[in-house]
Amino acid sequence: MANFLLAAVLLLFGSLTAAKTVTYDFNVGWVTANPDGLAERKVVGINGQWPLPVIEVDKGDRLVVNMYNGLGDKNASIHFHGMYQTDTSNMDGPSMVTQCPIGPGSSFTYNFTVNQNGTYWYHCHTDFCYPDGYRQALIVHDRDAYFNDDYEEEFTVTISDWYHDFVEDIRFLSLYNPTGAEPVPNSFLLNDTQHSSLRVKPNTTYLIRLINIGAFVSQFFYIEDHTFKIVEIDGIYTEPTEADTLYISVAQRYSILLTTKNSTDKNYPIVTVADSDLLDVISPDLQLNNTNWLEYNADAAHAQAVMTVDASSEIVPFDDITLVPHDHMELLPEPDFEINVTVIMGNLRNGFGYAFLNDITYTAPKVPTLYTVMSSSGMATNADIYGDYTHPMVLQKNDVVQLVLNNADGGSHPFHLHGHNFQVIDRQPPYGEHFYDFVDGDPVAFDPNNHSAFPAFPARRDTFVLPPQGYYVIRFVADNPGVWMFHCHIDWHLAQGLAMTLIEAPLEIQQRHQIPQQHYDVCRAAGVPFVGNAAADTFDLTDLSGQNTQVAPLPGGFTARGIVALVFSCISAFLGMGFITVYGLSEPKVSKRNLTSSPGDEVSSENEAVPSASVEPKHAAAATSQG
Ligand SMILES: *[C@@H]1O[C@H](CO)[C@@H](O)[C@H](O)[C@H]1NC(C)=O
Ligand SMILES: *[C@@H]1O[C@H](CO)[C@@H](O)[C@H](O)[C@H]1NC(C)=O
Ligand SMILES: *[C@@H]1O[C@H](CO)[C@@H](O)[C@H](O)[C@H]1NC(C)=O
Ligand SMILES: *[C@@H]1O[C@H](CO)[C@@H](O)[C@H](O)[C@H]1NC(C)=O
Ligand SMILES: *[C@@H]1O[C@H](CO)[C@@H](O)[C@H](O)[C@H]1NC(C)=O
Ligand SMILES: *[C@@H]1O[C@H](CO)[C@@H](O)[C@H](O)[C@H]1NC(C)=O
Ligand SMILES: *[C@@H]1O[C@H](CO)[C@@H](O)[C@H](O)[C@H]1NC(C)=O
Ligand SMILES: *[C@@H]1O[C@H](CO)[C@@H](O)[C@H](O)[C@H]1NC(C)=O
Ligand SMILES: *[C@@H]1O[C@H](CO)[C@@H](O)[C@H](O)[C@H]1NC(C)=O
Ligand SMILES: [Cu+2]
Repeated sequence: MANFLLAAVLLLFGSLTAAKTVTYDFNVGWVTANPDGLAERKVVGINGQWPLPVIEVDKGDRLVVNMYNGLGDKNASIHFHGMYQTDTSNMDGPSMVTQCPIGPGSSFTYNFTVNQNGTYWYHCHTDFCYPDGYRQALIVHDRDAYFNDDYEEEFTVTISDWYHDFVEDIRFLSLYNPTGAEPVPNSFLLNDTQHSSLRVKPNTTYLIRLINIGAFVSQFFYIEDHTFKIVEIDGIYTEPTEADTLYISVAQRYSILLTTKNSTDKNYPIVTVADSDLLDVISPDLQLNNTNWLEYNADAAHAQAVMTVDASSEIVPFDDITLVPHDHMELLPEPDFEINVTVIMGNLRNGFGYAFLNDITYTAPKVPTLYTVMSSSGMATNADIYGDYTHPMVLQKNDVVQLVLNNADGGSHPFHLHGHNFQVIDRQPPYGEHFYDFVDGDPVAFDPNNHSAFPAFPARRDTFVLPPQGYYVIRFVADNPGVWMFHCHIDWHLAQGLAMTLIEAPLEIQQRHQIPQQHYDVCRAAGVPFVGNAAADTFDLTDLSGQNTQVAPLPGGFTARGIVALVFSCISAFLGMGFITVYGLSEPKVSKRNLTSSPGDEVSSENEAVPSASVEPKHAAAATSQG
């Protein structure tokens, strides 16, 4: 039990619909853990424990999480991923969007009602903090789920990538990494461990809730010689749909019904395979595919999975865009408001690799955006006051919003929308023979006059994968006043600025939100202003001088290639000839990244891909630093 306290107060005894308050006290502090058996490290624990407690509530409950930041040296917060936070946008968690960072020694109470069902998770949403272990499942039980009579027991299974270093010690946004190559994880976990056995009984149906709580890498999932039925994605019940292999990006969830076999003579590998297309370098000792077991018989053999394909790209998973929501919600009508943005990776003048939506790399404002809403009266509908680099969009209540997300990058990006689920109405390319095998052509943008027919009952979820060089189109109704981020859930890309801010019905936010005094106390303690526009100007809200800005573009004529060469010569000057030798000898790797120059006019039109060798300095540097 430790100090962990779960107080459940039944307000109405005996009633099936009794909503109760579920309270968790989270004393957040460092503990040590070694989940892959390869390296003991400090991780973010709660009440002295890691893995962290799974939050469990019933539909309709009020959830209260009293968080104390006992980390000593790190800011923190909690985002309850997938929670709509109706009228409680201030409980959503992302620092500088809906709250201030909770500094060491500060407390913050999250308090909201959960009027939704299914499989969710919670994670830290301040700087880099969740890959250090601050993430876990959040389950909303639903007495009325249509499949409740179809299973006997349930399991929650998380999967994730795992790093041995502290995220802030990994030099990512730096001159040493001009291409923005994502740090490659050291291992992959299932339920925060490896080689585990899930004990099952024969001839029994289980509900298995799968959640990728990782920071970066999508994983394929299958169980040898078993099929299952998908019944939920990201909190949305689907028509029961037979599948045998899933592709689960970070932040995505699936619930599946699995019926076990009648005989107990064998155990079956539960196989997870990391999507190696996402990884720039794969060291020989990185175990991409991992075996855990569906254990029918503890005394029988626990054999390693036998791979039937050579590479993860040959695995063909179930295509989630084809799933039909159980409620058969129809395609939303033509949009009242359109957002059209393109993902671009590029460099700015400091030589670092950034990520852009059109020409903006998200840069946090001086005042959390929600607090700008709360302190700007009638001016709140003017997008300008939220600053140029938060990429703000002001949405009108109940507008049908269509968001077109094009990808000029050669990597895939699982984008997540806070405060909503959305209909996925188009996505290109389709899943092919080779999964997302689309890297050789030019990027293809959505063409409103030439697209595939939109589904009658589109799949809905809160995190959907944008394929390399393709696009996706989503729709949702702006019926949830609040400030909501739309961002890539790869934590490295979020740090590179792959995010924008939706300010939904701001005047209603002002009417309906009550922000507890404690939230402003947290700001005071962290030294963060909480009134005024994005520049913390309370006098003239349209005056953004002094706002936080993104780094200036590369000088005219400079290409990504140029900055890479410049950086490379700096690094070589710094590290000397030994480094050159390592670099010179390293095998050139053809980068999948179609790294464009930085966006904006000042940049040369020479949008050539970075030469293959240019991705190497970081890897060579990593190799030398690891001895
Ligand atoms: C916490 O956030 C505040 C405000 O952004 C910042 O000044 C401070 O340095 C941060 N503290 C730590 C330990 O990162
Ligand atoms: C949570 O919010 C409700 C509604 O505003 C309030 O009645 C209750 O006192 C709050 N609980 C805590 C622990 O802050
Ligand atoms: C939750 O599930 C119930 C059925 O069990 C359904 O009526 C309701 O619409 C669901 N809520 C949401 C927000 O999806
Ligand atoms: C996975 O881990 C969580 C948290 O430790 C636990 O509640 C759950 O039962 C585990 N799942 C299985 C299948 O063991
Ligand atoms: C499996 O379970 C069903 C009922 O759940 C039962 O009718 C059937 O006989 C069982 N089969 C075996 C082989 O145990
Ligand atoms: C288990 O046996 C029952 C009959 O007893 C049959 O209907 C069912 O298909 C069998 N299950 C499997 C997974 O073979
Ligand atoms: C499984 O992992 C090994 C070593 O990590 C790798 O050589 C092999 O290609 C992988 N198989 C798949 C299907 O990814
Ligand atoms: C969206 O923006 C892209 C890139 O700027 C452009 O190619 C495309 O035509 C635009 N689409 C629409 C529907 O405006
Ligand atoms: C419409 O799109 C298809 C598929 O991308 C393409 O082959 C075709 O040339 C396009 N037609 C027009 C008229 O642009
Ligand atoms: Cu991304």
